[in-house]
Amino acid sequence: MTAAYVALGANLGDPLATLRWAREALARLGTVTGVSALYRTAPVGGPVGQPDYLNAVLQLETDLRPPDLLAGLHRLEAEAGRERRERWEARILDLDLLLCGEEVWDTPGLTLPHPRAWGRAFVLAPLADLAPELVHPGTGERVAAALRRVGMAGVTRQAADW
Ligand code: A4P
Ligand code: MG
Repeated sequence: MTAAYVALGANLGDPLATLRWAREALARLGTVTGVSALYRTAPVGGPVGQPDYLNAVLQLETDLRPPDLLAGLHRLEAEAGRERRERWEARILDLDLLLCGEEVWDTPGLTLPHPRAWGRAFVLAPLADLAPELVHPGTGERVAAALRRVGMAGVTRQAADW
């Protein structure tokens, strides 16, 4: 079994309902062993004028290999009604694989750790709720240290239970 960390993001439709649905549906891919607080976050990148996001991170114990886990996440995104058009556009549901144990992948369809995770407060703040001492397998930087470096601008803790 590997501890995987999955980032959840939504800023279209009913984001809270979608994230609650995703939290339940992720149990199809493993055992959910940790749920972060819920954060309201200002959009980073993408078209101007998109709504704020809700973001959270889940810890999942799973036997699935990383490509199969990512395929499972893509199936859940599709089930939630996501359509892919423009990169970083507003979306009903985004499920990103942040880490899978200490696995390092660099293939066209899968990069692990997620290449932008350690630079983004909307990922690091919820990840720090679950695993502040977790170390980036490439750089050795801990999650808590990365969050101090990046800062919390644009990120508000909205609810511990959701
Ligand atoms: N891919 C490769 N590695 C991974 C991985 N570890 N996890 C590939 C997930 N996907 C991975 O993703 C694009 C491609 O990345 C996929 O084909 C997948 O195989 P996508 O989900 O189709 O598109 P995207 O999410 O628009 O692009 P990307 O690059 O994943 O964007 P990011 O970096 O996830 O950023 N602002 C706030 N406040 N909150 C957010 O949640 N999210 C984004 C998306 C931008 N701004 C945001 C937020
Ligand atoms: Mg994505």
